Amino acid sequence: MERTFLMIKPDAVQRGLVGDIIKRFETKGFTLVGLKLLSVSRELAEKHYDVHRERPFFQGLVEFIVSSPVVAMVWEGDGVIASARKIIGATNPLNAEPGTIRGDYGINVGRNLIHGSDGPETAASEIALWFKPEELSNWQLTNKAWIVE
Ligand code: D4T
Repeated sequence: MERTFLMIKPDAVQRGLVGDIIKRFETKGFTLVGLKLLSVSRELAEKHYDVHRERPFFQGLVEFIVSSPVVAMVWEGDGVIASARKIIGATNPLNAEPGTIRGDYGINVGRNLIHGSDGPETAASEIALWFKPEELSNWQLTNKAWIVE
């Protein structure tokens, strides 16, 4: 079953948006299989954003991620990687459609509320980076037959 890694960033945690954000993935029908609030080390933040190491915004991005706790999550379901990206919206919140998380709550690319894996390989490596296997629960929604035929 497909899984993705999502991280509610410090701005969304500070603004009290954790419940609203989690609710969007729950009500869509996806299954939460991992969840933790943590203060991110510089080492973890730099590893997570390693692909952006040479970009001008890298240092500021790392400072932002370590500045206050984040909520790390793993969600499961058919098509969850691409669907979560749609629910999140475009990287720049000013370009994100209303109804998406970034479209509803953000105006600045450096405060864009949430991260979501952008493909299957990234999802697998990010889940392994952020979670130990025993921190993930393998379980079935009891109402699954009412969500997926
Ligand atoms: P993430 O990775 O956080 O889900 O965001 P996206 O996948 O939508 O966008 P990204 O990888 O291109 O950017 C990663 C992260 O860097 C911040 N950022 C980005 C920034 O602060 N300034 C910038 O100019 C860009 C392009 C926002 C998201």
